[in-house]
Amino acid sequence: MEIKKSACPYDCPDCCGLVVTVDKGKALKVEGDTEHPFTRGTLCPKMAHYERTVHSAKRLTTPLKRVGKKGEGKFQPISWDEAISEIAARWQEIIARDGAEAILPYSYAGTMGTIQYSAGHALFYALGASSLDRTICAPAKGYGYRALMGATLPTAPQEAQHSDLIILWSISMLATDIHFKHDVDIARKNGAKVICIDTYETKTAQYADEFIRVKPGTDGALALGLLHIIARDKLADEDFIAAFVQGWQELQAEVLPRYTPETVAEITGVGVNIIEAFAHELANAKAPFIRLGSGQSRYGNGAMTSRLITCLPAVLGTYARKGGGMLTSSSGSHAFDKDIIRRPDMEKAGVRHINMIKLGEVLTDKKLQPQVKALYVYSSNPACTAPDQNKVMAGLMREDLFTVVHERFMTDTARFADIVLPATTSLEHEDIYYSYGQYVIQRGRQIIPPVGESKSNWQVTQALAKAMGLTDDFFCQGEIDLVNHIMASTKTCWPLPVDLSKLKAGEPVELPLPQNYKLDFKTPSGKIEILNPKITPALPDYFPPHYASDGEEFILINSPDPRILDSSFNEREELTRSGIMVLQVNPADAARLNLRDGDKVMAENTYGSAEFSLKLSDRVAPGTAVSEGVWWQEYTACGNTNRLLPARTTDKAAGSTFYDARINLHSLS
Ligand SMILES: Nc1nc2c(c(=O)[nH]1)N[C@H]1C(S)=C(S)[C@@H](COP(=O)(O)OP(=O)(O)OC[C@H]3O[C@@H](n4cnc5c(=O)[nH]c(N)nc54)[C@H](O)[C@@H]3O)O[C@H]1N2
Ligand SMILES: Nc1nc2c(c(=O)[nH]1)N[C@H]1C(S)=C(S)[C@@H](COP(=O)(O)OP(=O)(O)OC[C@H]3O[C@@H](n4cnc5c(=O)[nH]c(N)nc54)[C@H](O)[C@@H]3O)O[C@H]1N2
Ligand SMILES: [Mo]
Repeated sequence: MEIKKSACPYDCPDCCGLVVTVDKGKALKVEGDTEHPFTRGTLCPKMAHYERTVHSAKRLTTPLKRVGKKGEGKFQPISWDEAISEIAARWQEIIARDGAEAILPYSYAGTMGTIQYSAGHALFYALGASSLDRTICAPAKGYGYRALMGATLPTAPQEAQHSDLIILWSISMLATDIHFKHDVDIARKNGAKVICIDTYETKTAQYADEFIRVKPGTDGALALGLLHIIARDKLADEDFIAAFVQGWQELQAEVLPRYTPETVAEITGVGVNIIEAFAHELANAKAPFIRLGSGQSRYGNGAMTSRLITCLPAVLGTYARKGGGMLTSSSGSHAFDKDIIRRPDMEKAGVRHINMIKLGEVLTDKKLQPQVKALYVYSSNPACTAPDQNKVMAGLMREDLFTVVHERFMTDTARFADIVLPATTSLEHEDIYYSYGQYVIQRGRQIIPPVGESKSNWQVTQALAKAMGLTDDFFCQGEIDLVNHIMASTKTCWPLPVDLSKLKAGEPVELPLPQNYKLDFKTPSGKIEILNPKITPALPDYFPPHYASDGEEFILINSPDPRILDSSFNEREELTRSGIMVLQVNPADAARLNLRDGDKVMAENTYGSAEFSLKLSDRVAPGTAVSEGVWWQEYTACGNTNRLLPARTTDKAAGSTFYDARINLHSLS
């Protein structure tokens, strides 16, 4: 029996340290690494039994070729050689007839490993395929933060231990960032207050000392109301502003007068007294710490909302105080030179870009020139997770679309493939990980042999590159070579020396932070840019989300479920067994519509419909309906919440707007 360290590969801000017990090529047990500086020995219920995913009886073990109708789920095993030659032959044919842009790669963060995440980029660039804009998560949040802060490092989570007021702003901490609770608990023991801002009373809201409920998509107005009061009552940190902030005067003159507490209460549904008290609490705290989640950014106004919230720590001068600051999402992403694997230089000039959110529209658009004729999906499950699901499914049904899916499980997307290729899990390949919610990086070694005939994303890229006649030396490198290049790049990418020997040995390594990193504003002016002349509008201002012009009755709130992660972990029946397609509404709304707890209901809007089991709950405000989780379609009656969610994009960065839709409800019981 051997004990090996690894890192959690999933798309989560925590990026846990794992300790894996291995025997005879099998992972027997997975535990938290007590030496990990952020995750400190605990795991979520999903990863606490990662071995059940790795050795699941549902793992795909050989390449498969479709023998039934599209989507019917009938396949026959074929060899890797047959699979690769067939894919190459079909692609060559499509390139000759329609041009290389008729091929579309589609991938996301099924694994966050630096190598495997981006393993296919160079292959598709070299072929001249359509390029994919990977916008499905929260690019609008990054845009809003960068508008003021540029490439400034976000505040480390452990800093919150020294805060006296922690704001959990649109973050489902007890589902999506559970290890941050450790830091919040330490602050709390020292007397800190915790405020949660969300659209319904989540478990995180119940954990907090105070819960502020906002109307979905209106947090930008709330931030403006707080800034209005801070200006009116002269609560800003003027010394900090004079030294480090540009545009506060202009914001006060041109924008804030319109956002009186009364106006803001009207827009946000938060009472005037609460807004007043919250503004004073923020301003009077010694060191407020904001942990900003992604929820608020998944609306038509999402980039602007994130930009407005980012103004608050700036005018309060919290970055100058121990315990103060703001943590968004880009912490560890500066650690490596990711272009070593991404190779943007290999992309052909002028090649067509396709926004992944628009997959349904793109696959069903007959006028598109050239039409997409080949789809290659890896590390993602768009039939389940992409918006506009009716169109995505119609696209995947096309007989003239040649679809290849590289997967660990027979997902909703794999079911529609012409060829399915079996993928390794993180314990079966080499990689290196950084986190988007803390500053620890870690190498993940291959610690068990591949299950069945599965291959890693990089290995499949190499096989396809060879079959397509690509001879660039880049494709000849082994996974370990790539990991070595990436590790060495910390020397130029990170401002302080990183312990490479520890990193090479597979130990979690905390990136050392420069002493003044919180005040090192990496913007063109060197200041925090509330006024940013490079973007339009130069000053932030509020405008309503998309749903404001929709006609249906309820605002649909769609939130993460602690049992799964996007559609990952749906293979684990012990996690997905009970109560999944549930819709929570306020009892008053249910009474008005004559609906009872447990009723089967149909939710509908102009984009589609989905069936839920109704749950009445006071935790949900009247006029809103809450569904948690992104479930495999086999567990649903007629598709999941993405049947109801349009592919509208955010104001900037063309990001997803998963939380910005309305629905009507009627009973099926
Ligand atoms: N267990 C679990 N963990 C996950 C995931 C999962 O599905 N399950 N998903 C992973 C992924 S891909 C990501 S991107 C992260 C995301 O993790 P988070 O940053 O936590 O973001 P969200 O999941 O978007 O939503 C967070 C909270 O925002 C709330 N919210 C929605 N709209 C608004 C609004 O207008 N205002 C406010 N104030 N709050 C709002 C939601 O109700 C939710 O409670 O989590 C990752 N971790
Ligand atoms: N309705 C609704 N939809 C949402 C969201 C929401 O809140 N509501 N959240 C959105 C967000 S934030 C995100 S980030 C997206 C994520 O959406 P997706 O990118 O589709 O992510 P997952 O559903 O986790 O699917 C990842 C797949 O990759 C596979 N995989 C894992 N490791 C590997 C590997 O090494 N190689 C290969 N080839 N495959 C691998 C897994 O088996 C899994 O099926 O979903 C979005 N969709
Ligand atoms: Mo995400």
